[in-house]
Amino acid sequence: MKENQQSLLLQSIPRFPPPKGVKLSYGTAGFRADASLLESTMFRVGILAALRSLKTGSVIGLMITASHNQVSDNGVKVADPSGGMLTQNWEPFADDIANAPDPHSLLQLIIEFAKKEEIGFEGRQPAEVLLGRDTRPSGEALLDAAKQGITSVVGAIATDMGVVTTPQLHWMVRARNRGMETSESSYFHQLSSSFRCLMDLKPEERKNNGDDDKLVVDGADGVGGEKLQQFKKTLTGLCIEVRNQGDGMLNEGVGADYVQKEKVAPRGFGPADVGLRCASLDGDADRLVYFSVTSNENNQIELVDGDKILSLFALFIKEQLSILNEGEGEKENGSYQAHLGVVQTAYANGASTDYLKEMGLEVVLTLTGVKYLHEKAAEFDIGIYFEANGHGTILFSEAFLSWLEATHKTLLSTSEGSAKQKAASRLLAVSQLINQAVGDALSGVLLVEVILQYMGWSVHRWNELYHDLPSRQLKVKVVDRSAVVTTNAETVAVRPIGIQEAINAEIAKYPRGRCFIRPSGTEDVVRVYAEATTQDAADALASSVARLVDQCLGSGTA
Ligand code: G16
Repeated sequence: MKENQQSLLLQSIPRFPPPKGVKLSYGTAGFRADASLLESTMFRVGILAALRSLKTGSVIGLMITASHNQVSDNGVKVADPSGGMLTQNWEPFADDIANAPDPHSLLQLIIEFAKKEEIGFEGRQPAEVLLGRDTRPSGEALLDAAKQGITSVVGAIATDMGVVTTPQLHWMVRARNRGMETSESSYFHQLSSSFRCLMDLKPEERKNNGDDDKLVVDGADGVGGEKLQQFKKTLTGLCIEVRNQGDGMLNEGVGADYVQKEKVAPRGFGPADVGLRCASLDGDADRLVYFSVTSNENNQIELVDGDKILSLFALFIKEQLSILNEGEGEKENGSYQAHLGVVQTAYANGASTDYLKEMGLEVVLTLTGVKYLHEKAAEFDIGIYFEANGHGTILFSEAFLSWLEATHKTLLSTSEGSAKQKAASRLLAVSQLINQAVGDALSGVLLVEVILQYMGWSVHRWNELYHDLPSRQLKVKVVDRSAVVTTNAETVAVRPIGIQEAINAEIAKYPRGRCFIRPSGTEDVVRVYAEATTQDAADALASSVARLVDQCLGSGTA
C-alpha cells in the first residue's frame, strides 16, 4: 500500500473510534445494533466496500438498514457485484475491522488483508460504492460515516442512491455491473412492464378470482410503503391500497415480521377488512407475507406465509415448464430438462415441505439467512427459495435463460400465440419481474397477484393448498446468545451440552412435535420454534423449551 493511501487512512480513522466494550459480528444479514453504536462500524464497512470494489473491479452496494428490527436499531448490509450478499469469505475481515480497538491495529488489518487479497490501489478503475438507506432517523448520520470510510480509499467514489428499499439497492448494483440503467425509474419500469406482459398472458376464462379486486398492503411504516404508494400509480390492472406508509412508528405492531410471528393483523387493520386480500412488507421491503383478517375479535388472521408463496411460485413455474416440454420429439432448439429445485430452512412448516415433495420437487434445507438460501438456489436452472418469514425469490441460470430466449424466438416465428410460446413468454417475464439479486417484496407482490389471477384463485383458495401444522415462535433474552451452537441446518443444538436431550424429552410429549433453538443473527435473543398437531400443543412445546433456554442461559424468568 502506497504512503499516500496509508496517510489518508490514518487521517480519517481516528475520527470514528469504536464504542467501548461492544463486540459486533457480521450476522445473518450484516451488522445490526443500536444505532448509537454504529458510526465507527459504518465507516469501517465503507472502507471494506471500497476494497471489495477494487478487488472485483465492479461496483459494490452498501445498504444502511436494520430491516425488521426496532426503529432505534440500525445496520448495514453489503451487496456484491452480482447484487447478492457479500461473499462469506470476507465476513471474518468485516468482523475483524469492526472490532479493531485502535487506529494502528485497524490500519495493520487493512494492509495485511489488501496484501493477502492482492488488492491493487493504483488500478485504472477507481472503487465505486452505491449507497442506500431506509427511513430510519439515524440513517443520514450513518450514511455520512460510510461515505467517509469509502472516500478514505484513494480515488474511491461514493454514489448516494438516497432512500431506497434494500432490494432496490441490490437491483441497482446488479444492473450497474451489467451495464444497465440504475435509476429508480428503470427499476419500476422493469417491474411494471414484465407485470403487464404477464397480465396480458392470463387465460381469458380465468379472469375472476372471486376476491375483492383490491389488495390492501401494510407498508410497516417503512420505505416499502412509501415506494409502493409511488409505484402503484404507474400500474394498471391492479388496485392497491397502501396503509402504514410512514406516519406511525416503523415495525411497531406492523410489518411482515410482526404479522408472521404474532399471527395477528397489523395496526390499521380491523373488522372492516374481514375477508379482504392483504399483504405485509417488512421495514426494508425484502420480505412479504399475505393474510386475511378472519375475525372481528383479537385481530385474528389467516396467515399465508413465505412457504405458501414458495408453493404458489413452484406450482406456476412447474406448470409453465410442463407446457413447454409437451410433445416429446418436437422441441425447439433441442430439449432442455430444466432442473427445478426449492430451498427452505428449518423454519419451513413441515406441511409445506411434504407438499413440495409430493409435487415431485427437490427440496433442500439450508441455514437461516438468505445468503445461504440464495447460494443453494443458484445451483439449479430455476431455484426458488423462501424463508417462512417471507424472504425469497426465484433464480434463473444464465444457461437456462439463453435456451429459453432462443426457444421463445423460434416459437414466435413458428407458432406465435401457441400455448408453448405463451409459456416461454411467461417464464421470461417472471425472470424480469422477480428480483434476481435478492428477495424483493415489491416484485413478490406483483408476481403473487398475477399468478392468483392466472389461476383464478382467491387468497383462501391459495391458502388451502395444504394445511399448516400449528406452530409457535418465541424469543428468549439471554446473557450470551453465542452460547448456543447448532448443527444439522440448525435443527440440533450441540451447545450448551445436554440442552438437546432436554428439548428431545419435551418434543416426545407431543404427536408430530418438532422444536429447535438457534441464536438470532439480527437480534440479541435466542429463537425457539415449535410445531405440533394442535396450536395448544405447539404453544406449550415452545413455552417449555423457552423456559429451558432461560433456565440454562438467561435470567431464569421466562
Ligand atoms: C434477516 C435475514 C433473513 C433472516 C432474518 C432473521 O432478515 O436476511 O434471512 O431470516 O434476518 O434472522 P435471525 O433469525 O438470525 O435474526 P431481515 O429482513 O431482517 O434483513
